[in-house]
Amino acid sequence: MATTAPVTPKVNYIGLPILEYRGGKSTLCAGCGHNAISERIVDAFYEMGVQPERIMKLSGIGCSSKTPAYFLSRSHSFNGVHGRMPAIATGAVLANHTMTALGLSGDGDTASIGTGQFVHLMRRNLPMIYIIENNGVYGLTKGQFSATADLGSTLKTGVVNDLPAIDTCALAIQLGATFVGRSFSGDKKQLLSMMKAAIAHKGTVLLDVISPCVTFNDHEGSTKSYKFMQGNVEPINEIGFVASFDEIEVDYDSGQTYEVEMHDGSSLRLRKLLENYDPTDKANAVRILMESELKNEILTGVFYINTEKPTFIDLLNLVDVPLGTQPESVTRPPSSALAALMDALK
Ligand SMILES: Cc1ncc(C[n+]2csc(CCOP(=O)(O)OP(=O)(O)O)c2C)c(N)n1
Ligand code: SF4
Ligand SMILES: [Mg+2]
Repeated sequence: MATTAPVTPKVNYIGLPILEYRGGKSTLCAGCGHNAISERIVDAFYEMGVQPERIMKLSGIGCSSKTPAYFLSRSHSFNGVHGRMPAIATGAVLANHTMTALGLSGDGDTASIGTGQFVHLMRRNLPMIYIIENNGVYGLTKGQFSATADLGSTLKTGVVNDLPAIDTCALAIQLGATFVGRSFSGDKKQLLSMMKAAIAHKGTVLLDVISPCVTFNDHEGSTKSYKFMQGNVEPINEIGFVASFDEIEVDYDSGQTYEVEMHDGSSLRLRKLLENYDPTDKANAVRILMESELKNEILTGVFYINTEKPTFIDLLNLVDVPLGTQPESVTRPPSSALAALMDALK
């Protein structure tokens, strides 16, 4: 009888098969955009060869915030309270800034209940990746409008949204985030390249990913539906990413391409689709987003990148050895230290 040779699974740069980056089976609705984003997260961390135990997943509440259960099951995870993921992430990153922090949030979690936390996170440039799975509704609580729903869009019931949307990308750029982009859950190639570049960036990454809610917001009249996204998206750049460990010579026309060297030696190549677009020009990035709103266009791509700005860790001048791994004898001064301090204040 013929025997078949055992199949050796393909492994990544650190010798792990993709299986080691997966998570539990999704309980979200079939076709939910959030599931596609989870798949890209698995692909990006696998392709970048990040040790899963060196990743922390942080989230709030919502269908989007449930997704960390569906990827990276070998990583650390903290599912927090609605809208409070930024505070949890700040504490966790300050305790151990040598890990990669990945925050998952929804448009409700971020732009409604969590707005206060979100804006302060963006202005600190805390090194983390913050993904908003943006469907324009509160999916988990059955589809009410969120603050990212576009003016004039409708619910299935016909109710019209008469409030303007918050553009989380424009807000994040203005506040101080250092890598800001928008993508669509259905655009595998763009989203994967953007996520890989996000992993290489040192600072706050804000990725707003339009992610249709097939159950409550995929009808005619919704600007977050698959149909609307297929007809109204304008990419501003074509994203190419070359990881530091697979540097290969690529021929490209430098006049047409903006190249950014990332902190880990990788390179991000943004082929300009919008004439002369410079992703390091902060004011211009906000301007094109405001103009696109007036034209009812959804721009995607990397809008803004700044690899020079100090992170929150730099600003606080934290010691290199993570605080969370230091013994109590170092992190907890003795009572005599408190007494001396009090004496000094007399
Ligand atoms: C303090 C608090 N207020 C309200 C809720 C109810 N609630 C749960 S999820 C949610 C909205 C989730 O929307 P979003 O963040 O957009 O996630 P999605 O489900 O759309 O992915 C709300 C209002 C809650 N869980 N906690
Ligand atoms: S209700 Fe909407 S957001 Fe929630 S899992 Fe279903 S499709 Fe996704
Ligand atoms: Mg939502």
